[in-house]
Amino acid sequence: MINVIGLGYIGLPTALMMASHGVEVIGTDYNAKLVSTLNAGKTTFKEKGLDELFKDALDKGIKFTTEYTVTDTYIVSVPSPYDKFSKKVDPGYILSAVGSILEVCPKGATIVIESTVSPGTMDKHVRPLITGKGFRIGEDIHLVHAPERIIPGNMVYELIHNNRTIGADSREIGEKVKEYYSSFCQGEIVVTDIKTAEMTKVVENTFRAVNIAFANELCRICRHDGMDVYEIIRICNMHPRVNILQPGPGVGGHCISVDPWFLVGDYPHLAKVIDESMKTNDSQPSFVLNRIREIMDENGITDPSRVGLYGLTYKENVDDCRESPTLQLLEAQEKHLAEPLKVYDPFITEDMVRNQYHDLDSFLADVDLVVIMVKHNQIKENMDKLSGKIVLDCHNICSLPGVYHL
Ligand code: SAJ
Repeated sequence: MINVIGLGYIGLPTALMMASHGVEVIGTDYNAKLVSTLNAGKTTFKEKGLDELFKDALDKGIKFTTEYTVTDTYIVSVPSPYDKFSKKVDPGYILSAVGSILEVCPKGATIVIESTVSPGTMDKHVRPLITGKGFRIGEDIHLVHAPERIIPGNMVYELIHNNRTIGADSREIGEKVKEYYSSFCQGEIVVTDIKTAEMTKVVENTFRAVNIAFANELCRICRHDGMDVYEIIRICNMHPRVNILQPGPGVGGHCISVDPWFLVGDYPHLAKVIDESMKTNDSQPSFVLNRIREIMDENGITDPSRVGLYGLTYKENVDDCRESPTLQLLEAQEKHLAEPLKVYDPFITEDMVRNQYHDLDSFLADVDLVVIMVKHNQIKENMDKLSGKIVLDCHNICSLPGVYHL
């Protein structure tokens, strides 16, 4: 039986997937409200295919509780934020979960950490916690790092089809944990050591962050000198060895905007490109704000409340707002004490920010300049509603005449 600790964006789908493939699973979360929502038969966030998976897992007997269970295998999937000052990973939630496991687990139990951590976190933080409580690693407790790779918006498909990495101290334990993941994962599962597994996960997200920063920097160069960045990227990508990503209004989510900082925090004198890339991505919402000001001036708009931001989530077709470029932009704008911009997102039904709308038509009726911050399918399917508006399209999805770009 597996006890999955942390039933958030990664822990919940992982627990459900294992349960629906015949593994006995108990899901644990310290948030009693979340556990009671799940026990009432409701999922806690929207994701393609999640409701069906949830139903199947319930039918196969998955249970949810706030308690830690006595069992031989634990999967820890709790947040691993970064410390805003040192940029280093904050392992607090992981350590607290491991501490609670140690209070109930039998001798010989395996603790699998799925949460993303910087290389060496297990050595620096997790191992000392375990040995400090008198357990011998490799005998009383086996430690494994099995980072996830699934992308919000396509989690269920990617859980099944992506390759995975498992880092363990011994081949035998790595293979044992691999068997659990093989219950549902059709991709290749590589077994390696723990520090390599830690590093690969951070490097994967850093690769993407640096490449997005490159696209954002090209966008600024092209804006400065009147070139069309989209046409340039399109042509460059016809080269067989060039594959440039797309500029956007910034980088959000809890992975790509966070994990690369771990390397900057741990290797400040070495991680130069990464540091600059993260600064570029982080300043992209302010770049959008400047574009908004330019376009307001050009069109004689003096009242900021006639400007509307379409999209609050960190990317398209998800309901996750963590570190979202729109929230970053609003925060930057508030520093200038201007009247807040209007905001609408079809995925956010509760009030989150000031001047938020819950209906596309009334939002559009109250603004002159619409900024497409997120390319949700909804706006792609309703482009005609933008005709007659001034539009700043941060994703190059709108073909109406006169549209502004970043
Ligand atoms: N973005 C751009 N331009 C692009 C692509 C993305 O500006 O060309 C922006 C998005 O709008 C968004 C942010 O970057 O704000 C991140 O979105 P994403 O879709 O690239 O990635 P995430 O954060 O949703 O998920 C990533 C994935 N990692 C990689 O692709 C290397 C996923 O596989 C990981 O599992 C996840 O991080 C994680 O949990 O670490």
